[in-house]
Amino acid sequence: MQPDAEPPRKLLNLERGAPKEKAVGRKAVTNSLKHLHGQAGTKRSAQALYRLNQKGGFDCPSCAWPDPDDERSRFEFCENGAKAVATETTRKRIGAEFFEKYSVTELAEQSDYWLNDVGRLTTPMVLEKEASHYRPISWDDAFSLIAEELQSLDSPDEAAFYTSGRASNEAAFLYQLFARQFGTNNLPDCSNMCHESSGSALTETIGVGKGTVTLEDIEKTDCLMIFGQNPGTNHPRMLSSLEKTVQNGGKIISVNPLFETGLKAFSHPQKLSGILGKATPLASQHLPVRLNGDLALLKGMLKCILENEATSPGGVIDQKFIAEHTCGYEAMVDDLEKVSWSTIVEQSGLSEEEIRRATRTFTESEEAITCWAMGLTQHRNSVATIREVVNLHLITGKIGRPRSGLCPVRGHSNVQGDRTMGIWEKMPESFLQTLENVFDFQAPREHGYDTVDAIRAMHAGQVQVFFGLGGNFLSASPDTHYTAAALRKCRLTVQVSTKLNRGHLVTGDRALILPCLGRTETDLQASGPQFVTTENSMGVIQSSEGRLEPASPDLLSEPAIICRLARATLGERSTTPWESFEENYDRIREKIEAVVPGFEDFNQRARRKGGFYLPNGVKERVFETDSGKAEFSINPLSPIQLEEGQLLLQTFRSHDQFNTTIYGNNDRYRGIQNERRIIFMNREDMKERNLVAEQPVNITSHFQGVERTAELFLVIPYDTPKGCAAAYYPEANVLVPVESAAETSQTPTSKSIVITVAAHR
Ligand SMILES: Nc1nc2c(c(=O)[nH]1)N[C@H]1C(S)=C(S)[C@@H](COP(=O)(O)OP(=O)(O)OC[C@H]3O[C@@H](n4cnc5c(=O)[nH]c(N)nc54)[C@H](O)[C@@H]3O)O[C@H]1N2
Ligand SMILES: Nc1nc2c(c(=O)[nH]1)N[C@H]1C(S)=C(S)[C@@H](COP(=O)(O)OP(=O)(O)OC[C@H]3O[C@@H](n4cnc5c(=O)[nH]c(N)nc54)[C@H](O)[C@@H]3O)O[C@H]1N2
Ligand SMILES: [Mo]
Repeated sequence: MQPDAEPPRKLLNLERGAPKEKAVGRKAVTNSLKHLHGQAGTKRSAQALYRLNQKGGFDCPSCAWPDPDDERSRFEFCENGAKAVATETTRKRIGAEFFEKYSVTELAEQSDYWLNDVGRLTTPMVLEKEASHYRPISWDDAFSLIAEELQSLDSPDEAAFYTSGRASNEAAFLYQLFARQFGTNNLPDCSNMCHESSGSALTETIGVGKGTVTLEDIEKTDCLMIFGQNPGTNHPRMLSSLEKTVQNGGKIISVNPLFETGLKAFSHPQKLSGILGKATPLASQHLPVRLNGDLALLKGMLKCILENEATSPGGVIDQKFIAEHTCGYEAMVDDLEKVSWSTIVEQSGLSEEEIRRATRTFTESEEAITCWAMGLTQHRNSVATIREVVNLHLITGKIGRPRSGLCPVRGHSNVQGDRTMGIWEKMPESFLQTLENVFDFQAPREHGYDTVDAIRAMHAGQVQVFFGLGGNFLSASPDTHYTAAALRKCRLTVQVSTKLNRGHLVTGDRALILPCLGRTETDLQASGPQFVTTENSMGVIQSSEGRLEPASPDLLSEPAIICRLARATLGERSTTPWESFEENYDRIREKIEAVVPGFEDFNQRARRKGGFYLPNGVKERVFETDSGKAEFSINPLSPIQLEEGQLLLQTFRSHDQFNTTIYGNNDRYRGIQNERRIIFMNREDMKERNLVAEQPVNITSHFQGVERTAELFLVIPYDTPKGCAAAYYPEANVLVPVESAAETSQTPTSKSIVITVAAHR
């Protein structure tokens, strides 16, 4: 029997309360400490927390929200950062005996929570062809095995090298260098499933695929629009910034099908007011947009702006900025005239009045920032929607000056840095040329596979070796069973990991688990203890150095693993001093400085407390697009047509998970305890289907005539627009069709899946 690729279809024991009206407060602090002490023990957890996000400490392995540039509190962490640290610093260990005890099939019967909870991986393991159990293997044998498989491929393009966004800059730089010296650009990464749509839209329109603001800008702006993001859960440290924005007089507008608790009000856990239970109201307006209705809303806002200009010229449109710095304005305006208010209202699910009110707040503010996350990026027309966000900021000139601009809020703590280091299947020619010159080799030019293409290529037998630097490719990817079949067709699958996950159980003919150091741990190499660097969501490069004793003496650091892999695989073919890189990471940073713009005096500046900002021309209104100007764009509405009985489903995160790592089975802010197999539905939609609260249902997705079913979910009535439902990722990933991906960015459409719901029998 093959190990199941899906989490077990079993219900827990749901307890349900009302969604919470304010975020954080004392409960969050007690929760985080309880979690951490429980896993790591009091001493180890105190040691870890003391250095979390401090200057000269280690970078939180959770999200990419930045740290303050100036003074930092002793507690620069949040409940969910504490959970991420607890999960890594746990005292529990799994070694050879564990894998002897459980077969792979038995492990696959366990929940994702259980798999993560068993503890840290301690020693390299191999799963031989047809074997039922993993067994230990030495590091040398593991590297020889991988090298042999890689060398036996007909073409280097038969290998794919995946990266999850926790890899440090140093590890990422070496990894892409190795892949390219091996001869392929097949560097799919988690970003393909995450902010790829933001990167595509921003690069096209403003010339840089990153955000343009700082933390201070956020805290001091007059208007902050937050689209498709749940900061209370996924970027909890953002809440203290949002509180400052409000206290400084700024207004927050929430655009989301759900009014998430973290956008309602915040009770600061480290301030007296918060401890006393007082909360600062956050969003002054909430726009309950329909799933994927944002483009229509943005068109409505732009229409209001044009109307306003007609009645009082020079009022809100920044003609000077438009003339000096942009192109394509007239065409954009002409196109907008074709869109009617009735279409806007119908597609956005919002009233004209609500849209007008939000527009007034935005335009009457001197400065404004728009933040967004997965609610905008994971739809078929995501790139179009984000380009429309850019239009809104260009027409009002609210970009490239203090307190105004664009802020795609990144997910993984170093996902942005990994891209800067060259983890991308289509790095530009300038990067490849410099890389070749610095390392004296010929880099491949043909674009590689992104995540979706890699899955397809494995499925078609065109990729034989899959290597994952972190992450959980199986469970994070769309179409779980299709992806499982793809992985099973490989000759070898390799995962560099800290914790066990389902991806280790659905494998190629042979599989390896290579256990690595986590961020909290001392990384001791021949020249002494090493630090690494990361880049946060706002382009700040900072050092990160762990000080805890490693979970096992047998762990290697990610850079060491890549250096040894490169030596074993490339041998004489590579003139790169891999061994010396492993000994001393300063030597890696010297090379990063030579290849990547913006890293001058890297070793020196990396040691500076608080790090340094990478240059970003947009902040000075320099737009490095083809035209040399910021580009307005035309983004036609193309709504998803639902048939009778169908709903649109988004898949999102609970409060107790980090992507596929499940810390617990609660979703406190949404009032859910002890269950993950949940579908949140509008009450009328339930009534129409004769469904009652907590009724078990099956969900079926419909795409190009193909149906996929996820079984046994409990219906929860919830305040979500009619026609829009929500379920947790990764349980619902079986429903996401691999072919259903965003135009241009090819991000899986995890936030707009066409479904029907029927009673479970
Ligand atoms: N604790 C914790 N922190 C994390 C993560 C985690 O799993 N746990 N993951 C990290 C990663 S990799 C990422 S990318 C980020 C993710 O951070 P988020 O983007 O906040 O993650 P999601 O849970 O997917 O939430 C999506 C939000 O968008 C809304 N939404 C869905 N569809 C639409 C839409 O069509 N329009 C609008 N306007 N809103 C919509 C949903 O209701 C929800 O509030 O968080 C990072 N930080
Ligand atoms: N349906 C649906 N699917 C989605 C999404 C969604 O919203 N809905 N979101 C997408 C997004 S935004 C993202 S970013 C992807 C995430 O995709 P991934 O990044 O691939 O997944 P994670 O769950 O973050 O990876 C967790 C694993 O990373 C390993 N790990 C943890 N720390 C380290 C470390 O320091 N080093 C190494 N080598 N390994 C480590 C552990 O073994 C852990 O099990 O999922 C995507 N998939
Ligand atoms: Mo992400």
